[in-house]
Amino acid sequence: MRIDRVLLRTLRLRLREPFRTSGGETHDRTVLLCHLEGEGVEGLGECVAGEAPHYSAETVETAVWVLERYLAPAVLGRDFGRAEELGPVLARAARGHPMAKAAIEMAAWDAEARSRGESLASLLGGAGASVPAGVSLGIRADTAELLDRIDGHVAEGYRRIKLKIEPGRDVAVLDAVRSRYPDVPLTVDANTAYTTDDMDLLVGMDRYGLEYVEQPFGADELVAHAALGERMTTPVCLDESIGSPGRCRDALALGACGVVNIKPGRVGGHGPARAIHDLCQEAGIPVWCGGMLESGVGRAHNVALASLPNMTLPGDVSASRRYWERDIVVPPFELAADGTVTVPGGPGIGVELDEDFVRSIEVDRLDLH
Ligand code: OSB
Ligand code: MG
Repeated sequence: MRIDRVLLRTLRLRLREPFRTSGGETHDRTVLLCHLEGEGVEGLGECVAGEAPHYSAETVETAVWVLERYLAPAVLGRDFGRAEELGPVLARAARGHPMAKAAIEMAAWDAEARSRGESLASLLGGAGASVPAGVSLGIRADTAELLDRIDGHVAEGYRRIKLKIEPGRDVAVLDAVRSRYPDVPLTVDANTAYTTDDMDLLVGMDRYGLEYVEQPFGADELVAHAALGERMTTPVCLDESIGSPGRCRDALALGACGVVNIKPGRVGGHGPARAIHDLCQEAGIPVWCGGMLESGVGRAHNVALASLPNMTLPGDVSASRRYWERDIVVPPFELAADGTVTVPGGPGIGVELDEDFVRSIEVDRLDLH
């Protein structure tokens, strides 16, 4: 496929309720869609960068800037046999900016799958018609309110509950949740909020029977995570630390994690995400697909990736209604009674944009050709 057009559309989509992590709070999601077109083929991707540089250095604005100046020019007018060939071209065009690169790279995977009349899940090597879903809950000042939310999500059938934590909002919250739900599959995610001074507190979380503790320390701190893993029986899960297949190899060599959260946006797209999946599989490390409060477009990509064979743990691939009053795709994603989300079987990502709604919430567009 020769890429003739890169269309970037910025949308503003309000979350049903604000989502707070140890890094900051999100009320409205700025959704950046990336359409690729060429030779009668189309592909659609979503950039998962945040509104503010709280999860990583990237933001929607840095993504638009690098896409316009460096990434789109590197792929426009070029012919690609396979979506996998974009990764090296984008790597030469700019250092870093994995979320911006992933928006183009993932759109190319959708385009390739559509042009073959195949689902993206099948093109990626996925199997299985559905994937187990968990739900990630933001930090709340009011524990009673959090317990209410958990009640609702457990009743809906979610397969595990993930709690965002930070120093001061951790063990007391876990005490409250565990006394109400002694057995529910439970995890915590610190988004790098702790330091090695907090080792004893973290090791003490073994008493809650968590599935894993996600990213307690800084993204660069592989050795500290390995040391924590030595002291805890609960597995350490890495998210922010795993920026590339190479970094994943290092983490595995150091014994820094027992579980890995794979987000295609964080690592530059489906190609590197799949490489990380395979490295972990060879090492006997289970993985799951994380989320970045995506609209239905990014969600469709994540659900396809989550169908790979070593994605054995429930992912943050929750139903559309957990985030939005109205999603931008049809059909929206729903949670089945058994706590799974169906992997779309149609060509490419297998969902279509609700174009009227998208137009009504579009705040900017950039047409590059
Ligand atoms: O660390 O997994 C994370 C949302 C924004 C930024 C980082 C994270 C998250 C989530 C939400 O946990 C997962 C979801 O999309 O449901
Ligand atoms: Mg995380």
